[in-house]
Amino acid sequence: MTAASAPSDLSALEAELIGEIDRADNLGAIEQVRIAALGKKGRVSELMSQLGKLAPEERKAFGAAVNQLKTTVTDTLERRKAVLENAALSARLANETADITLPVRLGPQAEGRIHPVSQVWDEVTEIFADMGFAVAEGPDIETDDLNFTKLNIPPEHPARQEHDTFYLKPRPDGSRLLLRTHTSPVQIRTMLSQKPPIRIIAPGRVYRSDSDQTHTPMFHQIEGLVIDEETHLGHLKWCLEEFCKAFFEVDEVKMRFRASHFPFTEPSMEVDVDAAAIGKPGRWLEILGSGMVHPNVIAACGLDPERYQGFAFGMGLDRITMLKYGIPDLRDMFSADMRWLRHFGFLPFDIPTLAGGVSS
Ligand code: 2U9
Repeated sequence: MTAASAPSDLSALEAELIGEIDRADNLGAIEQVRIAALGKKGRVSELMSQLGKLAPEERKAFGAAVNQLKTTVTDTLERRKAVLENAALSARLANETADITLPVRLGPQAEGRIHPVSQVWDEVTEIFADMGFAVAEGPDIETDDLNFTKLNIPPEHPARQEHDTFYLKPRPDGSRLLLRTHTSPVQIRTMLSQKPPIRIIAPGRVYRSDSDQTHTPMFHQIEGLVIDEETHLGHLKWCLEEFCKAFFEVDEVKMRFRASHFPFTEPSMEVDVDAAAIGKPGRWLEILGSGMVHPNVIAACGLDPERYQGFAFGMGLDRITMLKYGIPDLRDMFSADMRWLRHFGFLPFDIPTLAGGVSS
């Protein structure tokens, strides 16, 4: 047995290593001690590699002694490491205090803005919901039958040209699907699937192949429909007057009903509001179209027009948004310009309710 490997030397080495472990006062130092003792070229590992040079009768006892040393050093290192890790964590916790009295940092909820059209969509929905209207929805891609024919617009009707329809590729049977030109097919679907009384609004995107200063190929509409047994023009006028007062957040509105013509209503009226509602008296603002549902439309949906009548209305959401919020250019609404949105947009938590006027 060599001098370096005598059992007394092992005890001295153990005492020396344990002393080094005890003196290590941070995790970096403890790692250095570990490498110096147990690493590939560490002092304990070197002893292990000498085993092969010993006589077989010495090897067993010496191997056991070195293993014991290795276990002792490993355990001592682990214990010291745990103590140092705990101390490091306590020090971090003591330094990293959070000041919970600081104001909340601006997050996505405060940074983001609701588009004015979305805001007005919610405002109008809230107003009609308060009058007992349900919200109905339907697909953007429609059939010719639901978008036109059932609305008293047969294939050769001149109104079809006015709608500047986007058609999809013809199907094998020759029929063509289209992008809905108004939300009216939603009301048709409702009349086909539900029994009166019906009281719905249909907000949504509509599409017409038309693009200039005041038209975009996609725009938003809200239409409404009431079908019951004793519905008359008085109901229509009351409903639209209540809507205008709530929407423009005024106690009184002056309204004008002008005779007009739509294939799906008879009589038909366009509705103007005195611009006093937006603080500019003396002008009329055209805000919606309306009328009593044409008996042909009621019959096309399988209902008896002798028994059921109703009224309908439609308005361009983009247009009434511009009027209410003083937005000068329609095309800016679709420009995705963040500066514009920061100026005209609404905070996400400003959800329209009737309690304080729909926009506040
Ligand atoms: C059914 C029956 C009748 C919906 C109506 C209007 C009048 C109207 C325009 C306003 C501005 C469209 O966005 S706009 O260009 N709409 O004037 N819409 S009555 O009449 C219906 C709808 C569905 C079953």
